[in-house]
Amino acid sequence: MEMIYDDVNSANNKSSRCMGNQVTSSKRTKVLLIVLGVSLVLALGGLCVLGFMYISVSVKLSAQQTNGTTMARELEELTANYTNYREKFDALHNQHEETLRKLNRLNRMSSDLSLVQTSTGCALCAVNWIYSGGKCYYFSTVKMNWTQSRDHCVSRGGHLVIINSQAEQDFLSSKVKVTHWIGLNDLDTEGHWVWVNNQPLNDSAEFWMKREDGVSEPDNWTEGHPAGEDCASLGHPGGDTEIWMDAFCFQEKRFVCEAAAAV
Ligand SMILES: [Ca+2]
Ligand SMILES: [Ca+2]
Repeated sequence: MEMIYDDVNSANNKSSRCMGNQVTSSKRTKVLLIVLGVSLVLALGGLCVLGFMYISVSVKLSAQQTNGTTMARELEELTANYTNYREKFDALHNQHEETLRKLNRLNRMSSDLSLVQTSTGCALCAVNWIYSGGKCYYFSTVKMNWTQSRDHCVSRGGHLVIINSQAEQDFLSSKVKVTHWIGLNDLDTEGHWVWVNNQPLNDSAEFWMKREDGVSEPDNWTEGHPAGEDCASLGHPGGDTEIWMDAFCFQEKRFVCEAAAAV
């Protein structure tokens, strides 16, 4: 009987220990479940934060990409505008330069002209040219041979003077103190005097020097130059400026140019 009681006690003790073990195991499980739950909550929270950050960064990147595209388009438009304005600027600059060149030419032309009051109004002669009877005359200050004188007058916009009247002869004579070349020559045919415009000398308007001994001008003097004298000058080398003489064309003399006056 006592043995049975001991066995029963032993069995009860074992059962008590087993139940204690079961209670401990249950607590551990609960703790583990709580820890696991908290971990899951934390993990879920972390995922939410990461998700929010991802969305936020994506939005920012998208906005920056949009801004970048807009800026690229604006830069492209600015570049196109710059090219357009640059071309317009270059065109205006070229126009400005051309206008300045024209203005300078006009200034030079106006400074090269002088306004002359005439009986019938006003006339224009180039500076250093003298107005008389509708014509402008230039009296050179340098000496050249006849051919050089002829070409120089042409380069100045005129020609060696052609004398058509007593009045013109008188005007020219009054303006010169020494002999000057005029536009008369017999270079092509000896004795056939023509003006630089190829018009023959008019006998009613010729002012050759007359000598009492009968040897008048033109005398085609050949001393020292067998080809003779083929170019006409206003005035005698000795000083008389009212007459014409033929002379060696290679001689250097002052000269008179003539041009039409601008009215
Ligand atoms: Ca001659
Ligand atoms: Ca002569």
